[in-house]
Amino acid sequence: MGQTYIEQRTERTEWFLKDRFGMFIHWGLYAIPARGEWVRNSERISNEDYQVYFDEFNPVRYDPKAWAKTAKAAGMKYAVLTAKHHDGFCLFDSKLTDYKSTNTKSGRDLVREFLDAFREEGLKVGLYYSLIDWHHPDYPAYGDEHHPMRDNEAYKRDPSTFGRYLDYMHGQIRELLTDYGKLDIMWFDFSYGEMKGETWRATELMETIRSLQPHIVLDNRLDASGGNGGSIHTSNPSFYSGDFASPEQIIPPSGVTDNEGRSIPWEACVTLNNNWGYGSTDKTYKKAGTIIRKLVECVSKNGNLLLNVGPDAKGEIPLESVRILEEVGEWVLRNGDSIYGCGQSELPKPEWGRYTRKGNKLYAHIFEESIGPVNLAGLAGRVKQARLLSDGSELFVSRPWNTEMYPNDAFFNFARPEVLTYPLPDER
Ligand code: FUL
Repeated sequence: MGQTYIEQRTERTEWFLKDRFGMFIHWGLYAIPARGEWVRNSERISNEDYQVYFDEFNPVRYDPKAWAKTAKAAGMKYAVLTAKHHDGFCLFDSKLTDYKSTNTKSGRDLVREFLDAFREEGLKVGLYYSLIDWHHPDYPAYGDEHHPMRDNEAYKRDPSTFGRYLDYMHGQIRELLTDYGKLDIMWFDFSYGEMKGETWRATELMETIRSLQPHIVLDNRLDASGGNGGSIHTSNPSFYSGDFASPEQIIPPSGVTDNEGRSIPWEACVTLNNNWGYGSTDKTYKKAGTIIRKLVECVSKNGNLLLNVGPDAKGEIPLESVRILEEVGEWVLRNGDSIYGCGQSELPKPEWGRYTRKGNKLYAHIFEESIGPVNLAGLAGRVKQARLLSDGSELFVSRPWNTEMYPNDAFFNFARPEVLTYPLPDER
């Protein structure tokens, strides 16, 4: 008997659930106007005006090996690059279009170089591919009154034209899955209104994908939008539901579960400032501490964090982003055992931070300085030994002074925000 969908998904996502932390890279022509990746749409830029960026594009400082080193040093285990975003510009040498990086001044296949460099650093690699295409002539009329983001039914008025777009899109995905070696993730973006599932000829597409790269891990947006990317999985997912949910700019309050309350794979994608694509004036960068806590929060709810960088028009990851990632990396270097291979613990969220767990080890991430002993609610008699994760030093665990008041709790005297480990007696 063949495996069920859920069994296959479990097998495909095994590495993904262990790795927990990845880099998202939004890069394309929009790095030149530097007002985010939606600029062509939000400012209604004409084809002629947008063409200027194509004519100019020449990222002379693109050094994917440096990007890969930055990702690795931050503790990231995989990376996903935009092979084509909504503006339709291809960062790879597609035979199906002239609108590609190899036809710009740079002449480079940016995707191939990315894949080579990241694989060389031992990172898993993925490609983002936009289902939406504001450049392709057969995609429902960008720029007219029936703008696809307003008119969800535009494609129905002219099915044969839209069919040509779908042939193009399917063809490009085939190219990516055939000519670029083994990919670990394919990240589609996105469905909206009626533009979802079979509108993209999703069953046919999935058959192609699974026959070419059966183990590739897929997001869920062939059938979902970004906003609700955290909630579409059901206990009986369809063939094209994907392998993981993709909540955007949000960490789901209690992780993501199917209809029967079982945890399913998910990955929150999050920007470092307020833009995915490069924003030259956007200095709203998050602090490294915030990112670390958000990473911990994801893992404590069985999720991954895909953290975005938006390289500039020259090909460099903004220095602000690099600095944040370096700081995150310093923390992960010492505390990565509490992230990789870890997931949710069965204990309720403690008031001072969060727990993550791996087997019989419980990791207590203390986020707040405390004024007294830290309460380990419900852990009385269950803690074999406690250690500070960053330096391995022993921590003293005691029973509370007032055992009548706290019959089930243990305490220890440790007030600094840090990660502590508690090897519990073998319970699993
Ligand atoms: C969204 C896109 O519209 C954004 O530009 C970005 O790529 C984000 C990850 O997904 O749906």
